[in-house]
Amino acid sequence: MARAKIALIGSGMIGGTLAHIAAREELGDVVLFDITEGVPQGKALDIAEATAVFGSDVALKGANDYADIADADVCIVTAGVPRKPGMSRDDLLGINLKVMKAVGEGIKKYAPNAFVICITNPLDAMVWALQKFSGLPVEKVVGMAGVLDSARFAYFLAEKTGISVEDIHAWTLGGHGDDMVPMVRHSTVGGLPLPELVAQGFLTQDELDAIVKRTRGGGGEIVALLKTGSAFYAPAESGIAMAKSYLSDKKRVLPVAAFLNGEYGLSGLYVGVPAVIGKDGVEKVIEFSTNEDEKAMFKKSVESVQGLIAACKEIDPSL
Ligand code: TXD
Repeated sequence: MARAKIALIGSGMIGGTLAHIAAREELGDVVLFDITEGVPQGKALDIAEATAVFGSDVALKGANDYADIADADVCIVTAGVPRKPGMSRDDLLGINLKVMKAVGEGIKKYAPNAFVICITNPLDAMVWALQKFSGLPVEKVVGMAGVLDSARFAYFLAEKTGISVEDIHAWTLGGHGDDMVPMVRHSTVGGLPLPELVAQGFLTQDELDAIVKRTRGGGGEIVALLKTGSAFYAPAESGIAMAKSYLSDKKRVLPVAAFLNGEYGLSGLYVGVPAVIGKDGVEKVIEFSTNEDEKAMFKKSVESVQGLIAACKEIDPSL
């Protein structure tokens, strides 16, 4: 059987890390695409040389032409610019919206059958715009944020309780912003829901509250430390987990930004929810039960996403 082809649109920090992991895990042949000349070619060659050390027989190629992504099975999109000092949220939105237009048109022309994972910020609005610009079916275009946010939540719980990350299942819902919704009642450590864990004395309510707060600010915590960029190792691992579930039809339930068709009482937008990822892309959205508090937090988070979408429509009325 032919090897899978993985196109990475954007060859910056996350794009380069994605290429490294994909090559090490022999997930498929990798094309690194970027508008900057030299960078995708240099990263592709560097990793290709490393394959002789870790013994992986995949091909890597750097590209500045969309024709090179032809017939990709998976496209992971990190193209865009980060927010710089003095730039408003709308400035960033305007710039990255133009990037999504170019990327969407490239995918539509050369890789219309791909499973597309968008990572570019502001995530929930960019994945929505990318689906529109590409015209691909909604179930084949998803956003990555929840896997990362939930991984942070799980890691902080593991660190505090001393229990293996493997036995922790943490969930965050809603948009990828400070008002995301860590689902305390649905997250478990060794099968115990977090409130039960507090009742049994594994951690205090104050400690749990602090972990929820730290999860919400997880991206900012890394930015404050790195100073010149944002997180890339954990975001890349998260994108890979989604790509693997699609490529091997694993049907994992992962928190992803999925297009909603009535689930959670919402339609026509992308928002973070648990979903089954298999060979058809997003095969099913899982609906968690929500209490009044969770409903209110989810509503607030969705309103932020709706605000971003309204801003996109104002910038580009064709949307
Ligand atoms: O959970 C999440 N979704 C996120 C999102 C977690 C962390 C970071 N998140 C966002 O991912 C971040 O805010 C950025 O919007 C993306 C990519 O982050 P990365 O750290 O990889 O950014 P870089 O290193 O700046 O890389 C972006 C690359 C860079 O090489 C540019 O030259 C390229 O994008 N770029 C383009 N490539 C193709 N086409 C166009 N038009 C283009 N414009 C810029």
